[in-house]
Amino acid sequence: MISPLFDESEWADAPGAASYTDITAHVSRDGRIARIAFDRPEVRNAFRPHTVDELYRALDIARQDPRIGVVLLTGNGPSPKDGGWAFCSGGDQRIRGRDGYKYSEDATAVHDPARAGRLHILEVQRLIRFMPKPVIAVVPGWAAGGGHSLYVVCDLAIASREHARFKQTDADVGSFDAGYGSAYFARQVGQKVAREIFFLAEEYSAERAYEIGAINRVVAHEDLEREAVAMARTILGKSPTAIRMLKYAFNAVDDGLVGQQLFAGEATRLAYGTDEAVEGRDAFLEKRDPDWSPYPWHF
Ligand code: S0N
Repeated sequence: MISPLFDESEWADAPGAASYTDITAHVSRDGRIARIAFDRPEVRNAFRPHTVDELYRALDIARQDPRIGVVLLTGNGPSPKDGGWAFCSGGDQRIRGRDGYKYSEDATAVHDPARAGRLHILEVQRLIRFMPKPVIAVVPGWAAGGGHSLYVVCDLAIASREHARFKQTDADVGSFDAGYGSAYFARQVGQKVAREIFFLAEEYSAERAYEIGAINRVVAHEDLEREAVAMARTILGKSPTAIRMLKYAFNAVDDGLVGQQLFAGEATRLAYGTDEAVEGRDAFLEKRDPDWSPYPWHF
């Protein structure tokens, strides 16, 4: 069983799903929502490089599917060992070497230099951040370390009242997400609260996460995925262009020139749809001067 929260009648396998070992990937039966889940509940859904490879692939497939408007990122559970729930507990500490996380289970193994020092969960963070559709973190249990950073980078977050727990353990294990995980988190909850969460690494509850503005909703555990799907369906009722432009607008202020580039790319796409831009293209192809006279200098 994937998870008692997973409603089989809602989902079909996503493309490539059968090849995954560390995650599961589904698409809603109407093809409009993706559900991607960590599937290593016995280690609180910690990720190893292979997990990150699969996660990136599944997210990128969802990004490129024009029918999908919303992605749910979650963790399957509970753990068969002790019944514990997790969203994700970050990098798998058992395979962390001196130069990053290893593909081998043996932390001392000599490995392919081209694949050494893998810290590519940051590539996943950027994919979530930059994809032009909302990603919702659906948090059924622990969000710790790099898993904490992942819920931070998602556009929205919904958590289980009974089982969701949050803890930024980076400083406990000599790790530090010095990008979105910390600096963007401080934008969300304020500097003092963010520093406390990182410097003290104390556990906090879903209610506390809601109070500080780090998550959007706290719901009964058994309703978690149903509520997440309902949120997704509300978003799917909106204009795709408006949602895309809004996501990039929210991002732009913190993303520097990359943020501006993404917003500008969408603006250009919109401009290409105007008669004015069509006139520019046609004039070039017809080797004549463009006639801009129908297009006023708006004020
Ligand atoms: C999540 C915690 C708080 C849960 O505690 P609880 O409920 O008491 O369960 P445990 O008994 O501790 O755990 C159950 C079993 O799961 C194993 N386990 C849990 N987490 C991990 C993990 N991260 N790696 C490997 N195994 C894990 C336990 O060992 C236990 O196994 P058994 O039953 O065999 O004893 C608690 O588990 C906890 O604190 N976990 C560790 C959290 C943590 O410190 N994570 C790493 C933090 N750092 C990162 O994630 C860095 C990675 C990252 O995102 C990053 C950042 C910047 C740049 C690059 C990267 C990158 O890595 O790519």
